[in-house]
Amino acid sequence: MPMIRYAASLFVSLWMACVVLVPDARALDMPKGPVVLIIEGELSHSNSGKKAVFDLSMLEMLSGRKVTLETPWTKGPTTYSGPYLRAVLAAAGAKAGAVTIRALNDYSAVIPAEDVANLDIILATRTDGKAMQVRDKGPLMVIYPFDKDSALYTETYFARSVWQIKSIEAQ
Ligand SMILES: Nc1nc2c(c(=O)[nH]1)N[C@H]1C(S)=C(S)[C@@H](COP(=O)(O)O)O[C@H]1N2
Ligand SMILES: [Mo]
Repeated sequence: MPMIRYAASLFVSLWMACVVLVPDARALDMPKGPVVLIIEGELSHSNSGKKAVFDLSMLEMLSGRKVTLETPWTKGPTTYSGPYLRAVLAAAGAKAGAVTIRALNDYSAVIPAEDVANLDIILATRTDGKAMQVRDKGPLMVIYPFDKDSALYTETYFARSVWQIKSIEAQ
């Protein structure tokens, strides 16, 4: 029956237009693997109640960088890769602002808004190409761009270099 088929295809087209055009408050994939990061705060892209949760592959799809540098925690140059902190926050729809990064051991540090906006901080998911185990400061670690600005190589930024990250609170 052509009329019904026409109506059905019109309906499907309109529905698809809605899916594409209407901003989805939950426009964030669901994790398929183990959750390695929880973001809390005022978010516009949540996928777990009001929170945004990520597995490794969700994080590694975001824009980021791979950098080889020296840190106080490693012997010799080490390669770190992972998404930019600002890309992770954007994926969760967090507002621009400072963030509190919390570790599995309940250590926490505040990363000021200007660091998030101006510095190429990554949440490293890999060291020397390998996913980071908790015993190797994993699953995620904040890496400041010490390679781009040696003035960052100070205690102030070391203290913000949280490893064994569990969650981020966006302010
Ligand atoms: N998870 C976690 N990250 C952390 C810390 C910590 O205790 N736990 N200490 C911070 C501080 S205060 C500094 S100076 C650097 C270096 O710590 P270290 O001297 O113990 O290696 O790591 C930072 N990141
Ligand atoms: Mo420290």
